[in-house]
Amino acid sequence: MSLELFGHPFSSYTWKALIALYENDTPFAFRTLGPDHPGNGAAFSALSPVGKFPVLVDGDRAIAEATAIIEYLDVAHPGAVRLVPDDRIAAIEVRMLDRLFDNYVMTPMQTIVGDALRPDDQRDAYGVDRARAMLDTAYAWCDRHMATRDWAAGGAFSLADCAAGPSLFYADWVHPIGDRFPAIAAYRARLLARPGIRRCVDEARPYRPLFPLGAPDRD
Ligand SMILES: N[C@@H](CCC(=O)N[C@@H](CS)C(=O)NCC(=O)O)C(=O)O
Repeated sequence: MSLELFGHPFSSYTWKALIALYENDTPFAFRTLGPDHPGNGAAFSALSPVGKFPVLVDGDRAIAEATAIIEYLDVAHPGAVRLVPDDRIAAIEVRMLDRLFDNYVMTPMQTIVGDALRPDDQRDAYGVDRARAMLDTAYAWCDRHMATRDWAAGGAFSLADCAAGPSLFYADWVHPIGDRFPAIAAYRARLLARPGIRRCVDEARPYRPLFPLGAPDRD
């Protein structure tokens, strides 16, 4: 039974799962969500617990949450790039970094993007200020963390880097990393040079005009 991934090429969490699939050349069918694909939407609605994507389908099994999808791929469809180490202590570091990128980079980035999609009279300036403050805090931590390593955890590309790729890609668009955090800037460049992430960036390029804050003319 072939794998199917429901998601959208411009979605940060879809990227996270796609990166794992692309890094290992894992065969799968991409089921794009959007108004042009109503059949995919109907199938997705029946599978997704709360309407969030991506969702991976493997035969009778549907897996939601990008981290769980990557954990599943690493066990059920492993490739040359192991995404979660077998060593349980090393795996905890990978999972910790995955949570840090999702919770403190991806989430505030999504808050800022989500605010820009709201009607003018329902904007949340306080929430956006707090999201920017969280990004500053996370950037300061991440810069210290990345100053002494190439990949987020354990010396090899992992689940944590699948989270960091889309997090730092889009976070830099909404809250520029600039010159303040050279280790993050170098890490982001390393992530974008990774073939699986490069492919996500390129496949999302046609959707850039939809970015609510205006996509910068780079990357
Ligand atoms: N915790 C989820 C988050 C997924 C998520 O936020 N997906 C966004 C796209 S990047 C989504 O489904 N947005 C549509 C919506 O919220 O209605 C995961 O890790 O997969």
